[in-house]
Amino acid sequence: MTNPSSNLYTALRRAFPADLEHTAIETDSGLFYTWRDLESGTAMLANFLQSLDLPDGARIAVQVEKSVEALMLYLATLRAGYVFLPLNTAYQSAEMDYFIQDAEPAVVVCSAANFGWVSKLAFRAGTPWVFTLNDDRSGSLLERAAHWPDQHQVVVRQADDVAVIIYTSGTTGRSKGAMLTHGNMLSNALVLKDYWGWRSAAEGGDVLIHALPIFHVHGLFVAIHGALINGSKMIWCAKFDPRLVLRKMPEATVFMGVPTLYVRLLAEPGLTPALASHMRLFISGSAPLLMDTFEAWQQRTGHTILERYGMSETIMLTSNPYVGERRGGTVGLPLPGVSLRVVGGDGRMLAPGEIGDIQVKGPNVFAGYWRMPEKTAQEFTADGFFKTGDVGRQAADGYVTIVGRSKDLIISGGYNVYPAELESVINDLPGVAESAVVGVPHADFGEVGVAVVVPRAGVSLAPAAILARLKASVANYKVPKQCFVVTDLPRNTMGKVQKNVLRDRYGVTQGG
Ligand code: MLC
Ligand code: AMP
Repeated sequence: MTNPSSNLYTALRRAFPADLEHTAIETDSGLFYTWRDLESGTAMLANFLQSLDLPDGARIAVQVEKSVEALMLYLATLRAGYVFLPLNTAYQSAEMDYFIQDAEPAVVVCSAANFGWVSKLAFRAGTPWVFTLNDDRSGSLLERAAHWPDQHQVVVRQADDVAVIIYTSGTTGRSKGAMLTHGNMLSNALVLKDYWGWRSAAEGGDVLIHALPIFHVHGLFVAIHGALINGSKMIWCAKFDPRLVLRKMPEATVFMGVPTLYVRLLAEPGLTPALASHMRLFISGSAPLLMDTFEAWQQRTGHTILERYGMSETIMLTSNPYVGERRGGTVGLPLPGVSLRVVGGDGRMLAPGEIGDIQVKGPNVFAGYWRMPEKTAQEFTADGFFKTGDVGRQAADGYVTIVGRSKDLIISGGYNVYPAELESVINDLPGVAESAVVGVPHADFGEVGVAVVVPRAGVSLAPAAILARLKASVANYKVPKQCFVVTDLPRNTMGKVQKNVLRDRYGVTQGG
């Protein structure tokens, strides 16, 4: 039997306030969008997308700067029942080429500035439609959508229909597209609405400062779904600017950020308890929040940051409670509906306090990797738990602490950087024999990459030239902040590079 309400957009729309003339989004460039604007703008875009007569399950790949229209395009894709594929604006042509070839999108949307090279990649991969969308409300997408009606019947989608594909890099081989369903996202949004105590309009409502990028889980789902499913207004910052956030705090109640955002806000002398007194909740995630930051925030604002933990494949998994102890250094308790266990190398469930691999199960866990059934099967246990690749422990009272990762991953300013990807680019450079990239502590980004490179015999390599080559081929946040050229890499008796030795050797905390 079909159930029209399983389309995530239907659930979000139901939460819009009765009076659609209220402001839904206020931008930092002084624009005000009402709930009616969201409803009619997404209807026009959805009608336009449907007019293209795309096949069922068509992917709409989007690499554009943050704007309310970009958000509308996401919502319109849901409405029209297609699959949204957000792409980081930092991705360069080799990265984009891979995503477009792998996902085979029916539509690609990019900024006008990138149309030349993006459209070339897209047309070559067989994409029939490429439109532009700029962050100043211009571009061919809006021009075309303007001709379509502002009424639209939401397309029926089932809970297990794919709504979004989010690409995550990997420790080995190719990037994988995690397929998230309408049901994954709705179940998670509803749990978080309750768990974080989002206030109804009758209770005074909530206002979210949205200062994150909208091409990853944190900014796109946790923040946007959170506000929309509560009918709450968003104050929309095109880019994170600590002073702007401080200016907006007296008008807001909720803020979400990766730890770097908190570190940068703490560097502002204007951050005071008085300024933060209107705020109800500060949430942190995507990367470990240092105890120093947690405590400094308490001292400076009187607020205790609520830390939570999630990932692209699962959206949110655990959270410190809204009411109850927010325990610094932990990521809190498994969310309602999420089963979490810590297992040893032999697959045995560990006792409270013991350190092992974190595995999870729940309605929020994704439907698998796009066109990678074998990789998907490898990442699940026989009894259906997803292997997160994070290493941690769970206390007897349920609080989870993440102590490391079994995956070779650097998290820099909330972005994931996979050493294997960079090592393969470096190893392909002329004159390079081998390389290793390791994560070292960084005062601003939490962690950053350092490259250690061994030249071929008789070749002399300049570290700056290696970094410049990387800068030209991968997203800027992936580029190691330092590079060392050495004669050999330390190895264990099995011949494996000892990354812990490199981290100790080159891991003097780097400034921000
Ligand atoms: C920018 N740079 C980074 C970087 N961001 N380097 C390492 N790590 C990063 N995160 C580079 C820039 O390209 C620039 O290099 C130099 O560092 C200084 O840039 P900046 O001006 O200081 O950066 P800025 O534009 O201010 O961006 C910093 C930031 C941004 C922290 C605001 O990185 C950001 O928005 N991070 C949030 C990421 C996020 O949303 N993650 C959620 C993933 S979802 P150069 O060479 O050009 O000068 C997820 C699941 C979950 O993880 O649980 O939520
Ligand atoms: P992504 O694949 O970009 O969604 O990143 C997910 C990864 O971010 C997780 O597997 C964790 O390693 C990490 N992560 C997310 N939230 C936290 C947190 N609060 N503390 C530590 N690591 C986190």
